Amino acid sequence: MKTALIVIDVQIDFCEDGALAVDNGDSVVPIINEMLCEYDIVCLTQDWHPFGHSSFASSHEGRSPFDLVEMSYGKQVLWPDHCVQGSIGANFHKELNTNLADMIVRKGSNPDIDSYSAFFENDHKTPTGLHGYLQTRQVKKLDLVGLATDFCVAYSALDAAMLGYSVRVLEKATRAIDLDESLKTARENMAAAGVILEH
Ligand code: VGL
Ligand code: ZN
Repeated sequence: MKTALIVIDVQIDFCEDGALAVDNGDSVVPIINEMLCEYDIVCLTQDWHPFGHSSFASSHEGRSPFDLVEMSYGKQVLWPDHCVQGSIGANFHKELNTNLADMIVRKGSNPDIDSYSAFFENDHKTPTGLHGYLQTRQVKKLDLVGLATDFCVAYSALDAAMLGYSVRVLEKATRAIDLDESLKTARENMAAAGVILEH
């Protein structure tokens, strides 16, 4: 039975001076680098949107970043343009050690659906392929770290728990966006789903 470290979206756009900078996002990098060699399997995710993605406020006339809109698959926060495929901001943080990654999952490429979770798009149906990979590699336990705690980390943790993994979120290596108490809500939802929040 193997344990995997899932490193969520440690990309330039979520770090200092990035397009969607998470407070102190950079500070997770050395902590994650120290952890990498402790795991059987390491997977990295990369938010990877086409230009003009439907999660960008700039794609919705009259809307601003951080507005909430209704999409066919439910509520969606509109974001500043970020992690555009091939842009500098979509690269991993330059100090993140990517050499030990077994698998890199790119998500958010569907122009019409956002994908916070490493497992499914925000329709909660379309798989990214990560679950299949982890099953093939006999992984049963997951530790999640990265950015942002209350969006991509939380959605990934909830899906992982639903898929039957034993899941921990290691909060010393996550940082939050925290819009309208989204961090508090995410923590409550994760705890209710059986995710262990560890500091
Ligand atoms: C994320 C908002 C939009 C994240 C990605 O990585 O948490 N948040 N895209
Ligand atoms: Zn995104």
